[in-house]
Amino acid sequence: MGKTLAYKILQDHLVKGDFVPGEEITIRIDQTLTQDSTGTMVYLQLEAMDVDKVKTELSVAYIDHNTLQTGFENADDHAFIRSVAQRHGVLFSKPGNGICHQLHLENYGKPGKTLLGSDSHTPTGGGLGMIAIGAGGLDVAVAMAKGTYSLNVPKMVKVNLTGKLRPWVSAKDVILYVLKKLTVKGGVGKIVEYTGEGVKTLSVTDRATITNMGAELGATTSIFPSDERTLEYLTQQGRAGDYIPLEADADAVYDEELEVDLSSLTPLAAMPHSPDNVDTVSNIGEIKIDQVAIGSCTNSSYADLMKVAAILKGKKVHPDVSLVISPGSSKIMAKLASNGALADMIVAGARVIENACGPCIGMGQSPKSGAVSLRTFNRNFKGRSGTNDASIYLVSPETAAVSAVKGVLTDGMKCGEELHEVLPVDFAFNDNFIVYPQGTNKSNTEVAMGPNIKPFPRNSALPENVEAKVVLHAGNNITTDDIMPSDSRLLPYRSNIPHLSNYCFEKIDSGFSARCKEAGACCIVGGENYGQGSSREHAALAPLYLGVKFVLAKSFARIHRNNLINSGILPLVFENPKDYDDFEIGQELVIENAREQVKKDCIVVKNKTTGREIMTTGAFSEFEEDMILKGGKINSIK
Ligand code: MIC
Ligand code: SF4
Repeated sequence: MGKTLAYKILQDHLVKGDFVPGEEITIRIDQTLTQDSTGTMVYLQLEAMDVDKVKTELSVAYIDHNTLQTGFENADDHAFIRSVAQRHGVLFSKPGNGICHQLHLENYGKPGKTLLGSDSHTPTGGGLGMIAIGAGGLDVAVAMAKGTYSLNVPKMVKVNLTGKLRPWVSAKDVILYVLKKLTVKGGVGKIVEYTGEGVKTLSVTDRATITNMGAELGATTSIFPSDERTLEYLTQQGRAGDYIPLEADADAVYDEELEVDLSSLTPLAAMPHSPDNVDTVSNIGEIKIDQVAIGSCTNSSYADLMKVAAILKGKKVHPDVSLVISPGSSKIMAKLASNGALADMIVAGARVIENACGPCIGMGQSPKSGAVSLRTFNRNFKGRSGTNDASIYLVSPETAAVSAVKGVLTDGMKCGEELHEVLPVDFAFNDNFIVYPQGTNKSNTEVAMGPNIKPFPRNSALPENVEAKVVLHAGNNITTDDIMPSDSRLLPYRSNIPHLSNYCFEKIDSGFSARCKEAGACCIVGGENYGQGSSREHAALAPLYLGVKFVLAKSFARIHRNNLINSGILPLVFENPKDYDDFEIGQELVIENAREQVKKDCIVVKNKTTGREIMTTGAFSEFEEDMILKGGKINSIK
């Protein structure tokens, strides 16, 4: 029986376990990446593990999220990360270099390698034929310390691409189409592998747009083969030597299949407030827009921005629209500056800002009250722009640019203008933004601890009986942005959990943290796909700090489930989803004989208020069980 490409790479890296879907395996991790908003926790945890040099082939610490330095906090975080990177042999990418995923693709990603990143969009690397997985910070810290990562063998989804995209339709429309078909929970526990004749019509940066937004499917990762287009990209980046050809066997067996005829796609948009709420731009119609934001790790490549510049050249941004552009990397910005494209954008009326995440994570550029904002980003969750009543539509760079000129959502295919393919160019090597660790040994650098950096909360061993009061009864698809909101006001406190925890669930229930503090020991009831979205372990650490002992839900998103277990909080799934309706805020629950029960298939949760017993499952692996019993991953490792 033939093998999928993903299975070939995973098996190549297998350290422990049987390679059976659903079973836990441990794999070797070749590379890690961190970014700054999750990175401070990662490096605090790495320090707590008391290791010397990292065990990976390459680890990079990027600064790209918290770059709006409105006080000392963010700059102190950067200095802290830089000092720990130096102590353990990690490359440090200075703020201004660009967005971690774009930079990693350009400079370090290699076909056939494994990459673990403390950011949910790490699968961007799948565009280069690598297994690139997003994880919680502690998992990445452990991967640096030990060179390994454990996961359940995912199922395989094949997306067979045929045909070729027409002008005005791009890679973003491909992934929006897949999201419409599979939904934001369609990829949980699965790897999405792209195959077929259509693959070669897509460049590596097109492929990276698609694998990047595979995170929105909830997938473990997404991957493309490594072929002549991969060689073309690596050659442009001066790294042809990193190329190896890789593909699935012709008779590889997949668990699910989806056909996508690229030639039949038209421009699409994800409507508020979910990336899978997708329709065609022409069906949505010419809605009036207030803001257009182009950039993010999904759509800030050279080719994307050259198309934008071509559309804007000689035109004027509509008087009612604010157009903001953030390039993905310093190399891309330099190229746009030297070939005149930057001038075309600026002359048209675009606001060009730093090479960073920026507006994608609400770090500035929040739209006005009640605004309609078109964004080339990957998430349009309510409130993520920094404005709670904004309507965010996710679109391709082409749709964004033409709409910015017209002032209304516009289908480029119908605008009567030609749009040509962007020709590939070579990029000059530039590592001026990189700080290399010098003569690494822990004693030659002090850890630079700013006053806002506080120790991360630690759990204790699981007691015999776990008592908890219900403090929240939440709906389906709760995001980690709902659990731990992030914007320019809160991001500076990513290294200060005691402060951050005051804002836990703030946007959907402002009484949450006060209720937790009053209850002392508490629990959360959630619906389907609880904890979807980002990898931020703050969405587990803040609840831990507030006394949350367990979460009962209909199902969990992968990274958040892991983050809860890493923190010693039990993620429990209702055996009968209807039991969800039985709970109310204020009820008192207990898991009796918890230490014995976590070893069993079924965990009984008693509702002391109603007298009912509810059956749940933890489905913990041996290692997860150990973490739960000992009160989290750090305790378990020690
Ligand atoms: C995001 O896009 O939501 C983030 C901000 O990049 C997060 C990481 C974080 O919350 O720091 C992610 O995707 O993991
Ligand atoms: Fe940054 Fe946005 Fe990408 Fe997250 S999704 S890494 S915030 S650009």
